[in-house]
Amino acid sequence: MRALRGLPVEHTPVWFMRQAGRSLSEYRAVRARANLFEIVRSPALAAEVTIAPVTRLGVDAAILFSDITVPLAAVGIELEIVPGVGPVIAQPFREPADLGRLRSFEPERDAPYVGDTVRLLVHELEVPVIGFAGGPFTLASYLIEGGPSKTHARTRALMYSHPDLFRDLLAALAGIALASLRAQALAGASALQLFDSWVGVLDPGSYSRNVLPATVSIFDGLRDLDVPTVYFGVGTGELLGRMGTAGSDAVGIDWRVPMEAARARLPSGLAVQGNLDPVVCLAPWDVVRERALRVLRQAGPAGHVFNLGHGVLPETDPETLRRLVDLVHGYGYGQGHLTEPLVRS
Ligand code: 1CP
Repeated sequence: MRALRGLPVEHTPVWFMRQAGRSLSEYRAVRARANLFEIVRSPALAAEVTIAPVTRLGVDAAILFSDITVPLAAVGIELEIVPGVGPVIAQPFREPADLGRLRSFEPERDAPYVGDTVRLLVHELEVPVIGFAGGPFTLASYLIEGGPSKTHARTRALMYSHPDLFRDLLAALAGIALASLRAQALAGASALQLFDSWVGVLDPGSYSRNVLPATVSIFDGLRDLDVPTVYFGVGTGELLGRMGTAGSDAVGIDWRVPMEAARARLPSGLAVQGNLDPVVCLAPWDVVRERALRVLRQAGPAGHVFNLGHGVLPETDPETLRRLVDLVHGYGYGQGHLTEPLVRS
C-alpha cells in the first residue's frame, strides 16, 4: 500500500496478475471439481484458490479470485466461461435497445458471495487483499463482440458509428465497475485494480473522448474511500500519458514499455506496477533474473510494485515465480540506490 502511494518501502513489493490461475496445481485441483463461476460463487472455494499463491509463492498481496465478467452475469447477462476460450455472451449487444439490458448493479444483493469472500480473506490473511473490476472498454468489448476478440472490430465500429450510444454504454459499465469496487473496499479490500485490459487497441484521441470520462468517474467515485488504486491495460504505450490523468494512484505497465519510458510518459507522482514479460518466466533462471533486475533498476526505489506485464501463463513453473519473489524481496535500497541482493536465489 505504501508503494502504491509512492512512500518509502523496505523492499519492492510483488504480486502477479493471474497468480491464482492454471499455473498452480492447487487451482487445477479445485477447478477439476467446480467450474469458474461455481468457484467464484462459493466463498470457501474462492478463498482457498485466492490464498494458495500467497502460501506457495510468498507474494505480498492476494488478488480476489473472481472474473471481470462476474458483475455482468450478476445483473442478468447470460454468459459462460468456455474453457480455453474465455467469456462467451449468449446474446451480444448489437442494437441501441440492448443498452436497456444493463441494469444497475447492487453488489450485496446481486453478488453477495463477493463481499463474503473478501471478508473471509481479510480474516484469514496477513497480506493485503486486492479487489478488482473490469474496465468499461474491456467489458463493452465482451458484450459487443460476444466473446474474446483480437481486433475488437465490432466494438470500434460501434464507437465510430454511434459515439453517443458507445459512451452511454461505457458510462453504464463504469457504474457497474464502481459499485463492484466500492463493495469490495467496504468488505475490506486494501487496494483496487481496474483491468481495462484491451483499451490499448484505441488511438489516443478515441481513448480520451470515449473511454477516459467513464474511467475518471470510477476513480472519482472511489476517492472518499482512501483505498489505493491501480489502472491497468495491455498495449497502452501511446495512451499512458492520458491514462495517468484518470485519477488512479498507480498505472500498470505491460512489458512493451521500458519502465523509464513509462515513468517519463506518466504525470509525476504516480506509482507504476509491472512489468516483466510473462513469457520471460518460461526462459532459464539466469534470463529471468537478469530481466527482473532490469525492471527493478529502471523502475527505481519508490512507487513501484513488481508484477508481470500481463497475467501468468498457465505453463509457468510456480517455482520460477517463487524464486522471483525471493529475488525482488532480496533487494534493499541504501540511500535510494539499488544495492546488491541480500538473498541469493
Ligand atoms: O476456467 C478457467 O480456469 C479459465 C481461466 C480463467 C481464470 C483463472 C478465467 C477465464 N478467469 C479467471 C480468473 C480471473 N480473471 C482472475 C482471478 C485470478 C488471478 O488473477 O489470480 C482475474 C483477475 C481475472 C480478470 C480477467 N478476466 C481479465 C483481466 C485480466 C487480464 O488477463 O487481462 C480478463 C480480460 C478476463 C476475461 C477472461 N476470463 C477468462 C479468460 C480466459 C479471459 C480472457 C479471454 C480473452 O482473451 O479475451
